Amino acid sequence: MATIPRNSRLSKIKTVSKPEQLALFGGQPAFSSRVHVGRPNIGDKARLYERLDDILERRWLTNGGPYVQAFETRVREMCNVKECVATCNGSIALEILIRALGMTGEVIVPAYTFVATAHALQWQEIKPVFCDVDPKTHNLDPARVEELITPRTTGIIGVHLWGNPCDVEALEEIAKRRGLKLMFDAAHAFACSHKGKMIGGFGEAETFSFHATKFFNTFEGGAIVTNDSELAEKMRLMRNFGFKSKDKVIYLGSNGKMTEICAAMGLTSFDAMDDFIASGARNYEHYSKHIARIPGLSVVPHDTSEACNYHYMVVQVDEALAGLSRDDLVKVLEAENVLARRYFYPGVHRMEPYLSLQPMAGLVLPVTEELSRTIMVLPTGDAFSVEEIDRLVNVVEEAVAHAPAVRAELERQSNA
Ligand code: T4K
Repeated sequence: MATIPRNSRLSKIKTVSKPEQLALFGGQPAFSSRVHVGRPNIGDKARLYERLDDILERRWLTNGGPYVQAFETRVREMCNVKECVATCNGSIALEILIRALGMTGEVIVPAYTFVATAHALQWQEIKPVFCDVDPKTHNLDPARVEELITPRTTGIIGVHLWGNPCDVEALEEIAKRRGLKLMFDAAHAFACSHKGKMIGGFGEAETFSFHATKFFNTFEGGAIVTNDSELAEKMRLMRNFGFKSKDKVIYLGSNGKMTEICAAMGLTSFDAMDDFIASGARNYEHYSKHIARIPGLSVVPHDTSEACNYHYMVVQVDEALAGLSRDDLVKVLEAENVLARRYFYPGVHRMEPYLSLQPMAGLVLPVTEELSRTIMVLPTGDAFSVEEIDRLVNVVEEAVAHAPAVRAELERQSNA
């Protein structure tokens, strides 16, 4: 069992057992400083400093240096794929792959995702066609995908949301039958598997994000992985302005390169990856066990028989049973210094420029609308202990037990 981290944020209050002890009513907050979702996992700092020192000594800071090459090899090996193209972030990875696949016109994407998935298309003047998701998996619903295909459709982008794999086989079948390109935004799914096969090897290619807030980070970073070596070669050129050789540019390209320092962080994250996953799994089990006793709250499950990174701790709130809405609970937690996140509120289709360009999109997205209203993401990661989870769950349990009083107080505060 984990011990409380050295810099514990637990305040000195005992268990909350009366509503007036909740910070919402003026009680002492459960946490003495802010607790974030997405607090970075940090590996062995000494090892990172050694690597940084080596990079500085070599005076080779970017442009495909030895650390990036070593990082790409590790990713390739882990995903069991032929090719890895490391990038400066997950957004550029998406943009490069979309362009390299020749997607144009319309591409089908879930509306329930981080906005970057749609932006990567719109940025290249490709229309994201928003598709609804399955209420259980939160991933593209293949039956809805089929309905949205038009003569302008050139591709499908599945997102393995929360690290839970899409219905890959159904999407592959549709893409093949309708002659569409299929790629996956696997930003959440590094080190996860589907039917025993690592995410990374599905569709034409898949992209990862290694942003600071991901369970495995390179500060900023991303990668495209594929078994198609010709596609990979094209993307390597696109990542580096289209340079085939010195003075010879053969493609429209950008600057999507990962730096040596980011790759050094990535190698350091690899060293600690098993520990990151173990603490995520421990927290997932602990949260799941204790949240189960709160009426109206349910944990969005991971398939623990597959490889899983346990990065996101996702909870759905049924207001009718809990007596409080997701937004009420987020406010209760904020008062306690816990910044739970409403990912992915309000749905990409309700963000600009999509709201203006496609104002009616929500009409065919009932599940997306429901999830954006009811899902909250809670803190986890190697710096969040089971004692802290107990404190957080205790606060939520008390709030739900005294839902009418909490509701009245929230109402009073919003009218004040
Ligand atoms: N596709 C999908 C499905 C994605 O989820 C993402 C990114 C992408 C594509 C694009 O990949 P990248 O281009 O980002 O590599 C965060 C991340 O910035 C974003 O990477 C991530 N998805 C998204 C789900 O979450 P925000 O707007 O929530 O970030 P922010 O600044 O509010 O940070 C989140 C929390 O983390 C905060 O509570 C503060 C905390 N934090 C953040 C940073 C940067 C820390 O404690 N330390 C830190 O260093 O988007």
